[in-house]
Amino acid sequence: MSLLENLKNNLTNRLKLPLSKFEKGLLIYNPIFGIVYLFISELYSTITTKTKHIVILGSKGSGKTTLWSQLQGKILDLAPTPTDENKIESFKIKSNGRTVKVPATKDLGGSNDWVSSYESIINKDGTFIYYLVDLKNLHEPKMALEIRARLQKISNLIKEKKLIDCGCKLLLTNKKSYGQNLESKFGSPVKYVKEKLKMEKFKNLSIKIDDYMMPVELTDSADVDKIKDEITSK
Ligand SMILES: Nc1nc2c(ncn2[C@@H]2O[C@H](COP(=O)(O)OP(=O)(O)OP(=O)(O)O)[C@@H](O)[C@H]2O)c(=O)[nH]1
Ligand SMILES: [Mg+2]
Repeated sequence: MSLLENLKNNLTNRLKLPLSKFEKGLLIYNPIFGIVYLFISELYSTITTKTKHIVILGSKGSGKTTLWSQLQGKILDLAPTPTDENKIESFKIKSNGRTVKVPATKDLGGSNDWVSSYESIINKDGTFIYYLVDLKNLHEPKMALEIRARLQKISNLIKEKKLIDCGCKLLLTNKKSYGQNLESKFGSPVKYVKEKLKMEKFKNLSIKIDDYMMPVELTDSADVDKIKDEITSK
């Protein structure tokens, strides 16, 4: 897409978003200057915005669709709605004055049927993968095995495709419920996940995982802001 087309799309999308107080004030008191200001700020952001390929994977019900909605600023559907394959249109994440563009991708369901589709979304250098681990059901039989197999698959894909600059982080979801019901028995979420996944036996992965774990409550905007901040600052 040419710079001009890109700029036109960005401006159209920008006008659909809420304006800041300053922008509203400018448009009311000096409409011409206000439009010129918006045009220049969008031109600047079109030229300087970095692109970040983000992939969100995890087991069934671990929060993938919830996280996509939160990153896109959509209204949350709190009722569990299992996904098959949803298209994620390209969108922007803004945090702490920084903006990144997330190119179009897919939100895949968490059942084993979709594991073979991982390769359709892990195919670009610089892809960052958030793998969601649901703290509520990690004790279920075979759950740890499933996660290990999928992390191995992700690592193999990156190796086979010779992708560079890729990263992976485990987001440990439902931290609130874990804190209320399981933490006293199993200890901190990070310690619990490391033990359950037998991280020390995970060798030869093409991605470094064990240092990168973050317990999150996906319905809490403060935790979502931390993720947005991380995406925009990488
Ligand atoms: N309180 C809380 N609820 C969560 C969290 N993560 C997910 N949920 C809830 O868990 C349910 C399932 O979340 P989804 O986002 O649909 O999970 P998913 O990974 O997309 O599920 P599939 O598409 O079936 O694989 C929803 O009701 C979410 O509101 C979390 O960190 N905290
Ligand atoms: Mg889903």
